[in-house]
Amino acid sequence: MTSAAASTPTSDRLFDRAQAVIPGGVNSPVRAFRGVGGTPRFMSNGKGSRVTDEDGTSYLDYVMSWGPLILGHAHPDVVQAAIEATRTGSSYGAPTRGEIELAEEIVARVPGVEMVRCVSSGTEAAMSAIRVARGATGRTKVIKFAGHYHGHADSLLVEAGSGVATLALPNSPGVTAGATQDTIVVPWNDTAAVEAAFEEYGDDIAVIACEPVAANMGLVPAQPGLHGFLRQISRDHGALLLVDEVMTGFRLARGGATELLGLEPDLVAFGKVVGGGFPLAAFGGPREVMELLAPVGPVYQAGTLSGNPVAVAAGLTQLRLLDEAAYSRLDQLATRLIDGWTAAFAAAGVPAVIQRVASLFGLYFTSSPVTDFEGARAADHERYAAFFHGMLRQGVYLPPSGYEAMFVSTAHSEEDIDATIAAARTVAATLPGR
Ligand code: HOZ
Repeated sequence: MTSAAASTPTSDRLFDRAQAVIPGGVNSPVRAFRGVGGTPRFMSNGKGSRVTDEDGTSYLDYVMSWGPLILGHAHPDVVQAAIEATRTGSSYGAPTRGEIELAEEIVARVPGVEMVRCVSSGTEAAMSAIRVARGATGRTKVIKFAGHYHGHADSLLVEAGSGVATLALPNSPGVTAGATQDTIVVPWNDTAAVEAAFEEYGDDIAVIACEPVAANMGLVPAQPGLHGFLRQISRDHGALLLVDEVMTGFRLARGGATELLGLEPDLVAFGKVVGGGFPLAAFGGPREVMELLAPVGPVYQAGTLSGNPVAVAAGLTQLRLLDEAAYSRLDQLATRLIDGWTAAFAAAGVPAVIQRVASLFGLYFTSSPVTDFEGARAADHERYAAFFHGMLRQGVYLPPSGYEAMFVSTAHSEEDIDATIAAARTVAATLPGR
């Protein structure tokens, strides 16, 4: 692989211009490169496994729009579906056939999900699911796990992962104490802390919210037995269980983590892959819970662009292409990359841990497994930044934060993966402070 251009005059210029009119020059904080330093690359196009920036430099992409592009950039069928849907009408604010087909596809894939409501972002999906859970139980409190990210709704923006962790913001100004007073934060993989929360607040707890695999602080799997424990303790106390599959849904398996890990949630939130690269998300669950939503039930939730036909067409097309062969291909690619990187770091004497579930993985510069947010924070994020920039110079675009997961797509080839391993070998040998 040839080295990417070190000079980024066009991205530099665009970043200056952007900062004059967009806070931090970006529309979502992680993109600003604050976690790694330097100038964010302004992208001009993507094709398959590659993105190209405004300076004309092409990169092998392991961000893939933070997960949605599981078939790669600009998959021809997804593009075609979006074009056709746009031609016939981009939005009606009225129901369409495609929404039923998408809901049917999700119901067919995800065990326990009988009904689905579409929204436009993962934030809305998680926020709305929490509202339903509160409506269903008549209770107020939510248990969430430190380092899990459920979007930026006020009540969930406490000890959150992703951009909040990248910028080291414990909590956000503008989120009132009132908005978070019903949020109980416990460490991930800590069953005793969950038990203690139920002992203290049992009758007030409406829902446990979790990512099935924590994927906004690198990648931290649930310890064996954790999910069964969460299911049981919530049931015992009359609380619901919300599994936030925004990162994992339709990526880990046909039916997401719910299928792969045999989960039995009351509510599931979806985002990213479900929209095929367009602003679409959803939440679902059993009929008795979902029919609490207006207009059947009293829990209000709405959106002008909810179930947008263009996003629905793209998402549905992508989902229909995700068969068993696609998932085993993703797993093979991830295995090849992780094995190669592990060998590269070992050869360079760099302590590194790569954690994965199916094709989703996270890289930590540390010597022992990471099981919670503290562990993710304790990893060497300066070394991650050095690795990130080294890889960028080698033409590989990784998440600009050590708190984010990495993504392969079915468009990545073995040659892409081998080139990425070779790049890591080169970069690992130059990392400071080995
Ligand atoms: N919170 C997203 C990743 N977990 C990043 C969103 C973005 O910057 O596009």
